[in-house]
Amino acid sequence: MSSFSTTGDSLRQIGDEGFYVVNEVVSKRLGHIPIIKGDFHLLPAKVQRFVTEKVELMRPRGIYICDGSQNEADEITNKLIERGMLSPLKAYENNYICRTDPRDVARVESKTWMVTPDKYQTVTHTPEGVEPIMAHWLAPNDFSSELDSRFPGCMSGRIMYVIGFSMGPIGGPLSKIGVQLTDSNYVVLCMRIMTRMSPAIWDSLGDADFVRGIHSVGVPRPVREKVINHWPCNPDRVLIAHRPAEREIWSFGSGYGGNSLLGKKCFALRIASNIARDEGWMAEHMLIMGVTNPQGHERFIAAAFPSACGKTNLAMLEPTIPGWKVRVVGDDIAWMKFGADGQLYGINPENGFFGVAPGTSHKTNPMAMESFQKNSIFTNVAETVDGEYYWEGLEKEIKNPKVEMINWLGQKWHIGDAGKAAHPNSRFTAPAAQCPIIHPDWESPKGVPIDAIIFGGRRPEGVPLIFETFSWIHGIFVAACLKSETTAAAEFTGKSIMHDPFAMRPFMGYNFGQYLQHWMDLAKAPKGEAARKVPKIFHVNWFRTNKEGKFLWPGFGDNIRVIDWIIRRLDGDDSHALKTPIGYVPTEGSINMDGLDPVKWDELMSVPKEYWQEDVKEVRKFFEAQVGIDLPAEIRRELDEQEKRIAAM
Ligand code: TSX
Ligand code: MN
Repeated sequence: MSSFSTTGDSLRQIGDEGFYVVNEVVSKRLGHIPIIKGDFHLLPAKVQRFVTEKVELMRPRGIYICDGSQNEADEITNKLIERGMLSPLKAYENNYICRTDPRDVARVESKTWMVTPDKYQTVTHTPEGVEPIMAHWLAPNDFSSELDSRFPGCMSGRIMYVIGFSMGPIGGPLSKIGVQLTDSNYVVLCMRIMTRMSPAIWDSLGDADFVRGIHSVGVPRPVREKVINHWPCNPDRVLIAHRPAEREIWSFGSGYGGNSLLGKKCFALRIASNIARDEGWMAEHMLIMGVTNPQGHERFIAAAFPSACGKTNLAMLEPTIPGWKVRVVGDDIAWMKFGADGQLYGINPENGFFGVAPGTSHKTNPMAMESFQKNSIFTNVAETVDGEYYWEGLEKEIKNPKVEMINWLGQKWHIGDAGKAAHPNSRFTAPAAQCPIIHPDWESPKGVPIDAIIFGGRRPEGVPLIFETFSWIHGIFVAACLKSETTAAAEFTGKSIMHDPFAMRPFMGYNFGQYLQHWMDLAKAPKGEAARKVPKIFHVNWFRTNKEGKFLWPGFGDNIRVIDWIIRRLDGDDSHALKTPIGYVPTEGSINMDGLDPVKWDELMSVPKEYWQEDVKEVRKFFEAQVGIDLPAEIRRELDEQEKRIAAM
């Protein structure tokens, strides 16, 4: 295979995983490290240097250079099945299920850090005793010692996989390349679904730099503790650290989701938002959808929601009014850049959907269901004896409600038994191309033209179904105030409304004040470019309730009625909006309610003075505590003006 230092032992089997040595990397520093698959010499020199350095640090017993092919996925899948880490879901084609160590089930925000020389590159200036909620800062020296106490030798006895991948269509002007090193084969299989993993990326790299991801489950061999569910992890020592200046991500101790699939939150949001600021574009926690009206005219909309608001459901919405069509470009992340023509264009940097399984059903999201009938991986869901997946929300769709299952904890379980079938954060990992309503232009390298941005949250009280902001800058203010109801942490009971500015709180890659300034600066075109057509910014709330706690809006497919209103506003229809202190709301009758049970319009659309007087006070406190002197003066002025408008109601 390779002309490079084949040592004659190319059929020597190593380890207990049945891999064969193909050739070896020989360097003075490394001695002989077997290459199990791939050709080291075909990697660009700078990638070779990166791999060599990290091999020296982490000391794997072999290197596996991934090519992203089906054969490779089959080989790894079969090995994982043999070892019991993965099992086929027999009711489908090429679907697999995996259970994690129950201690490794979610992103770990408290152990996720940005490493910058100056603290205030990462966090805002908060008053004494106030912990910043957006981004955690780790000093470079502290990072060094954390690194030194984890990574040296951390892959010993394990295979190191080299994953070259593109975020965005390979070679596209908005796309970026990353290389992730990992000792988790599960991560390899998921990265193959979620990113574009192919040797073609090496050709497209050229002189460009790449984002470096270093990931280890943190369990060198021989293992000292029993590995649970064949899922090695090191929960006590989890660390996810980003070095934005170096475009580098270090992740240790977890194999789960955003902790380990480094292309997603770590790269495409935290690191990319830094690159985006430097290069004049935006990396946002947004879906992108194409919406075609009955006249056949299509508009593209980006939308940001905090978790548990149904972003994936909205991205794949099935309209309930005839003649409308929605097609999904992306369900989680948008990279957007203004063209020289002044239009904003957006791409979905991802290649798959990593969605929360519970709550997903043919009723709530039929198109997501269709997307994962084959070639998908399910993590921490339940499995029936018939080889089907199961989770909370499928009660009414399961063929045999009495069927025996194995729940996410590996125990026998039936509907009605105590406990849960699936972990609340259990996931499907499915190729985006398998979605029946994936947009034909979803891989367009230049992106799709974005004409509107929606922000939204779970707001049981006070916030109308929809309002349009007054201007780009007022829209930025509204996004900075974004809040959502969350089920509070386990030690509390009940629910609370939490701030989640731009739905980016867990993913903010740098000082939030500078982030706001960057958004403001984007409205100004550089010399020689056309004036920028900034998208209109809207705020939606599908979750307003009446006094009995019942939802006032049917949501789901009926949300097309709200999008219809938004699109008519984009088309310049001025007659259907009423000015309120917080923005324009629809006039009664301007939202198509055909075929809908009557809704309580006033309750749904009202802007109660007392509520918003309280809200503006609370927002001022939030800005003082969490943004402080980093708050751009223009945003402070928006707050002042909104306060005056509310007072004058
Ligand atoms: O995803 C949701 N969307 C967006 C859909 C395009 N959800 C689920 C949120 C959890 C992830 C919603 N839940 C939405 C919504 O618009 N609205 C609601 C609240 C709601 C729930 C149930 C009903 C009505 C509203 N009605 C019945 O169950 C009959
Ligand atoms: Mn997300």
